[in-house]
Amino acid sequence: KPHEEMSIPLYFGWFLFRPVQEKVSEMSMNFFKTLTTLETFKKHLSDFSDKEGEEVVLEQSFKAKGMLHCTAKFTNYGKAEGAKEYAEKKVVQELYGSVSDLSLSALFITPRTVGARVSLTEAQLQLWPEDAEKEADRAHVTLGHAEGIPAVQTGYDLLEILLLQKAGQPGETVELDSGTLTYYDGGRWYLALKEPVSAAACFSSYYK
Ligand code: 2AM
Repeated sequence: KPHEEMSIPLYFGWFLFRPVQEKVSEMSMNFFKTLTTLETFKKHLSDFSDKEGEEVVLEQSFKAKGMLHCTAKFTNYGKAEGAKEYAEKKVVQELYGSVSDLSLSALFITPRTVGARVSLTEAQLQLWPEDAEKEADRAHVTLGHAEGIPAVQTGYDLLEILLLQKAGQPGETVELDSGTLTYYDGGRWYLALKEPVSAAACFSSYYK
């Protein structure tokens, strides 16, 4: 039945409301500004450039495309594994169009991606796909990705950082007004926010 196939979107997720998108974009700009003025960041600048002495302008290297959102399930128009089952789930249909607050608990950047970590509530976790249950930690909002890097990399970058933390890697830490910033090898920076940022979002889906 071709019609049913076509009704499955590219992905389901929580879409930040316009004013919140602006607030979060500003947060990411401030994060870039703070980083570039830090001595620790300057020390590890080569992680972000291929050429020695090359100027690194983070806001130019990382561009966010489209609406800021937290992907719940990438369904790829029904081609992704479990897409149809997810789209047909009762909770997905019931909560479609509902509004809730996403809690942004950290900001992170790598030479490939920039993102905000999302700490999902119990209610929001109901919408997290079961096959990826163990990966609820990867919930995030992609704030930007370097040229040639797909957005999906942001979640992998976050998971890698969390694995390093779980393995007890201390990293290099810097105390900022906004929270604790940690540097891990390979140009990975993680800012655990003192005060999580609340971002109002609508659970919906996206078709290109
Ligand atoms: P993101 O959630 O890290 O931003 C369209 O490409 C959206 O779907 C992007 O938001 C992207 O990444 C997400 N996406 C693309 N491929 C994906 C995959 N295989 N698994 C999970 N999310 C994916």
